[in-house]
Amino acid sequence: MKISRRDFIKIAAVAGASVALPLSLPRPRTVIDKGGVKFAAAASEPSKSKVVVSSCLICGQRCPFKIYVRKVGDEEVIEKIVYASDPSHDEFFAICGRPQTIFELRYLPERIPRPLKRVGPRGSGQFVEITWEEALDIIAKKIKELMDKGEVHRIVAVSHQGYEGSHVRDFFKNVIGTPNATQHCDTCHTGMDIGHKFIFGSPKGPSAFQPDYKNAKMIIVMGRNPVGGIVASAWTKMFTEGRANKAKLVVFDVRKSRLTAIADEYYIIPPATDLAISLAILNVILTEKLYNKDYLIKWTNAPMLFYADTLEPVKLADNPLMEGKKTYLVYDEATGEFKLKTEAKQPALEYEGTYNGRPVKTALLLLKDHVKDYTPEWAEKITGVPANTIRRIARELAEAAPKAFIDHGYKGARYYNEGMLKRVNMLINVLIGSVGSVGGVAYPAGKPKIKHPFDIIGIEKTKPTGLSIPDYWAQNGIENIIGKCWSQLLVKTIMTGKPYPIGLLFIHLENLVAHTVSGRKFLEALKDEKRVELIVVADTTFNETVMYADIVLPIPLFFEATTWSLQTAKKSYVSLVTTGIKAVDPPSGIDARPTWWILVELAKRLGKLPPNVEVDPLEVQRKQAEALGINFDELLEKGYVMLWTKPKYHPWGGEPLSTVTGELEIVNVALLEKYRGFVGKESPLNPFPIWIRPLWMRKGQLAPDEFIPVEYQDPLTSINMLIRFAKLSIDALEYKNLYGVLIHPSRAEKLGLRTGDLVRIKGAGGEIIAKVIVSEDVHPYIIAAPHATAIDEMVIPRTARIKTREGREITVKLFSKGGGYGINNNLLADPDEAVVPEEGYRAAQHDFVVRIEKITG
Ligand SMILES: Nc1nc2c(c(=O)[nH]1)N[C@H]1C(S)=C(S)[C@@H](COP(=O)(O)OP(=O)(O)OC[C@H]3O[C@@H](n4cnc5c(=O)[nH]c(N)nc54)[C@H](O)[C@@H]3O)O[C@H]1N2
Ligand SMILES: Nc1nc2c(c(=O)[nH]1)N[C@H]1C(S)=C(S)[C@@H](COP(=O)(O)OP(=O)(O)OC[C@H]3O[C@@H](n4cnc5c(=O)[nH]c(N)nc54)[C@H](O)[C@@H]3O)O[C@H]1N2
Ligand code: SF4
Ligand SMILES: [Mo]
Repeated sequence: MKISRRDFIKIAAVAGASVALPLSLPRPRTVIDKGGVKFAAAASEPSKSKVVVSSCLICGQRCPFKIYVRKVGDEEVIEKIVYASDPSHDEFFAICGRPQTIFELRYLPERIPRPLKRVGPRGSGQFVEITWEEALDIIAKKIKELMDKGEVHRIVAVSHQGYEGSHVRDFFKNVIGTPNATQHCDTCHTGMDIGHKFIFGSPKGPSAFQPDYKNAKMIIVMGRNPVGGIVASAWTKMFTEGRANKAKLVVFDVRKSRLTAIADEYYIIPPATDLAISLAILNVILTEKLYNKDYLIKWTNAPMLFYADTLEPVKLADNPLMEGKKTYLVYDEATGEFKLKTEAKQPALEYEGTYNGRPVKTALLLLKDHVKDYTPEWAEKITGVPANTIRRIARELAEAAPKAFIDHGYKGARYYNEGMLKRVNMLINVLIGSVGSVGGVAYPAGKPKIKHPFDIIGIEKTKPTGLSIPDYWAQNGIENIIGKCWSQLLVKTIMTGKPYPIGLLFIHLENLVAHTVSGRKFLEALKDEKRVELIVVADTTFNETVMYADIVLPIPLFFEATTWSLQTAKKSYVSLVTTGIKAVDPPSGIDARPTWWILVELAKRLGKLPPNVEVDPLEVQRKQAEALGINFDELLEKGYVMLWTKPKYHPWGGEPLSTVTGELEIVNVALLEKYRGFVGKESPLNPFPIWIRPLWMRKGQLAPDEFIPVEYQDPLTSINMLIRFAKLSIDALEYKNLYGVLIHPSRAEKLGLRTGDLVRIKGAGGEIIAKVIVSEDVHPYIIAAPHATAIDEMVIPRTARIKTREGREITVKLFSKGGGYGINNNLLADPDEAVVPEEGYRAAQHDFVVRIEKITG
């Protein structure tokens, strides 16, 4: 059914004039039902259709899309989901295949029907249905109890996904007052963040950069797959455009993928040996002087002089050109004198001499010294990639620069040496002058600041108090913790009871058990009510974590409720404001409530919001739009408003960096000072690049039944999340012969394995049963599978049993649509081993060895 523009305007006007709904309990199942929704009824038709313009949230990018809904009797049926095309953003957006699972997501058998309370032992999967009133009262009572005892810090919130994931953390920190709220970045990109800190002065994650694929001449990709683990359609579009513009693509991976299929060159290497390739490229660039001299002098501290014996900067002085930043001594080639950089005409890059009777060297020479042994011949021995190939690639990269780069990647939580890898790759980009350049690694445009809903509705705030979990661990030997990224430290806290047992663990749309390196030790600890007194999990579907909950809160899927906050597109250089509008109700029988509503109800019970306050989510959005100077009606009509569309081309991203010098530092002044003791050590804290062996390599040679387990993102699966339960995802994987674990024929033969055999995969932390697929596509050292496609059946029950309020028994089975024979490394690894204490205790999800054993009979 087509809707004319006139119809549309009429309907939108009605939506805009809607009245606020009271929000006290009891309430009908449909919590919000208005706004941005366009109904159109043709007299001749018995059913009604509507088109909802909204944005997709599955992977967080918020791509503009339209959902067509038809009402047949009382049932709302989603007819189709299409990209919301518009000439103003078509250049940047599209939608990928994943929203096509939406039809099915609504009806997943794994959906949580109502609020639940655990009845059996924790972790046994036995629940009874309770009312929302009862559930919220139990949670509010626990919070009050901890507040009254002065133990508010024993409340921990974990949240990420969903429109309101960050509001949950804000609520627990700034309304309840616990210092403990975290999310999943330490299992995603923290290794990268810390690696970049050594160059930029502060942690920089994947979204801090926008590779200018479109204008690039050469792109090297290591451990990233923009056409498989599509971070966002916007990125893929630019990437494809770059390829169409004939950018040369060189890929390093541990398996063949869709990306290797379109690459000009690809190399399948042993896991976590990329660092050897990168160190060799750095070595060639430095020894052959292929770096960009002008760029290094202007934007980096490459000419900075250090005493060669103590590695201290020769001199630091206040920089008159940059407030709060230091300038430093250089050797001025124009005059043959030592001068401050701000006064020198031609700072020398490769100067070595004496100053004050002591030997001095430039930062660039120090760097060169430290990588002098990492020749391409050395890297060939580790990776199998021929030395002259590595040398040629390094030269080609420098030749194409600055329109050339090593992609900064996305994930940085797979291997122990990943922080160093990301650091070395970015150092190479700096040396060839590609950071901030056209065709290089540019910066995104920026993000609008959206007014917080708490401030709009007037929730009372407080200041967090008490010793936080990350502060405790920082005092106890863990380096570089990022304030909101310590889910692995939470695992450690639960296992050790330090610094205190947890009173309330509130988990919102994070699958803590599946996404952290957890293993059996953690699962046992989670069962102990003395270590965690109350576990509340809010999610859409049953998953590994829900099985451990004491209270379960069903949340609507993102297209089943209107959010109370404007949204911003996250992962591209395009700055886009979008909204999230309800398309359909949850199916009958599913009593899900939006997150914002839960927060409002808790705030009222805790005296943080007067009981008579009514919240209309669309009105909150409207006020946010007003504060931003955005026309809200236009936003509702189109589903988005575009703010900026150009990346930032500037080596520093526009402003001086937070390094001591304000410049890109190829030798980090502050971290050299802090980690001087690590010079020469095989450590992520070494201030200079160094070869760090992955953990798996330290065990010696792999036995015939030993492998490194590798997980990857397939276009139609997603991390741990609900769409792995969809039949469409499972079918797609089956069709591509990928639903199981891939093993190289040379290894399979020795173990007598054939495609279709079941094997037991044993790790230090647990066991999984998987289906074998024999394939040439993987490196012989690894087994590979899409992530989170299996559970440890020995420990986690696959079936939940629920007693309904009417006294019926229902069972909910995970992977009820089939499958479940892949891997989830986290359930195989040991949470004390597959982590990196030097990088905030972040995960090293793939960096361990498993044994496989054929299941016979
Ligand atoms: N379809 C889909 N897309 C997603 C997600 C999803 O769940 N599903 N999740 C999103 C999220 S949260 C993230 S963080 C990103 C992740 O995005 P990516 O980092 O691109 O995703 P992956 O598929 O995990 O890894 C990319 C490639 O690294 C390879 N690899 C593994 N180990 C090594 C190694 O040692 N060396 C080299 N050179 N390669 C290696 C894998 O085989 C894989 O092909 O994806 C996002 N997009
Ligand atoms: N072994 C191993 N561990 C990993 C990874 C890996 O590849 N291997 N990947 C790591 C990475 S990169 C990340 S980012 C974390 C992610 O870790 P999580 O954030 O825990 O994973 P998700 O599955 O995305 O989201 C958690 C929950 O959100 C719910 N949810 C509801 N609606 C939505 C929605 O619209 N979108 C999404 N995404 N979730 C929704 C899902 O039901 C799911 O249970 O896991 C990390 N852990
Ligand atoms: S890229 Fe992500 S947000 Fe965009 S359509 Fe695909 S799953 Fe949805
Ligand atoms: Mo991620």
